[in-house]
Amino acid sequence: MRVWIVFLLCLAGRAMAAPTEEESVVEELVTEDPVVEEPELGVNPVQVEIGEFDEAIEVDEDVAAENPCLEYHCKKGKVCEVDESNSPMCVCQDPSSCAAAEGEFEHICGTDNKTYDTSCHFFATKCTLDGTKKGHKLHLDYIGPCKYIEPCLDNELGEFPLRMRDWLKNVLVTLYERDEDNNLLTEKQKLRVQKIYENEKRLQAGDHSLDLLAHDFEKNYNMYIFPVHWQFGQLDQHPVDGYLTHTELAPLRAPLIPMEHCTTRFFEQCDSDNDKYIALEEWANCFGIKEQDVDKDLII
Ligand SMILES: [Ca+2]
Ligand SMILES: [Ca+2]
Repeated sequence: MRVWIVFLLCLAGRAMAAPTEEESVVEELVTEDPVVEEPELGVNPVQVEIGEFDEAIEVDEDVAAENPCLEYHCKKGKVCEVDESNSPMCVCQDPSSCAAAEGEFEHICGTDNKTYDTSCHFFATKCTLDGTKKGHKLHLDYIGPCKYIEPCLDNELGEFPLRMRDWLKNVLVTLYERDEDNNLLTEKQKLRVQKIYENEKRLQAGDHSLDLLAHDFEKNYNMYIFPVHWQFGQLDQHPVDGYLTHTELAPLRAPLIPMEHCTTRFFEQCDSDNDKYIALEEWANCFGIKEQDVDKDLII
């Protein structure tokens, strides 16, 4: 299996618009910056084909005098209208007013196992269900049309973190290599990644067998500690509190599900205390990081 990665996924921290609602949002993953070419990182679990999943900022104080809606932003699924007193307000968007999808990659599979034409259709539909039980339970499940996802077997579940860890490390190294012009990493992050990058024992990106990945994790365990923390920090943004909500995890999870059938099960079992949040300790444990190496100060 050879999968191409758009590593913009991992720039999520940089690109995320501030979402205002806990549920239903995959944050914006694609900035308007020129897109960096896709690096080939070998066998990796992630491919990202992201459209626009940004949650617009709910309210902008700067309301234009003439058309109060001009500068008034509504979150995804809502549009601005003025009331009798010419004050702007957000109302649910009519799904039929959404532009049609330009391709399958814009489709969204909801947790109701229904394919929505675009994220606009999805969020508009969800908005119309606000306040209902059905609406409360409806989330964006993954990107692409709904399809049969085979059950994840126990032995397959164990393979998932092997590929994921390797991928995270490779993404960081690639970001480091390209950092000169792009400022993709902070100075502190660069120092951390430099150590990995310059380590000659580092397993180069490639199409590695699971045995080799497992062996490398054992042998070069230290190289994996930072990448696992880094990804957590990229996702833990709204709010930055050491816990990942379903929504915060979505930028990683939603593009992954159609390609890695163990994604859902993996992240479900990550939440070992079943409180619906993935704490840093739970996250690190999922990726095989030892308890004594979990360090919130590594999220820099
Ligand atoms: Ca959080
Ligand atoms: Ca938990």
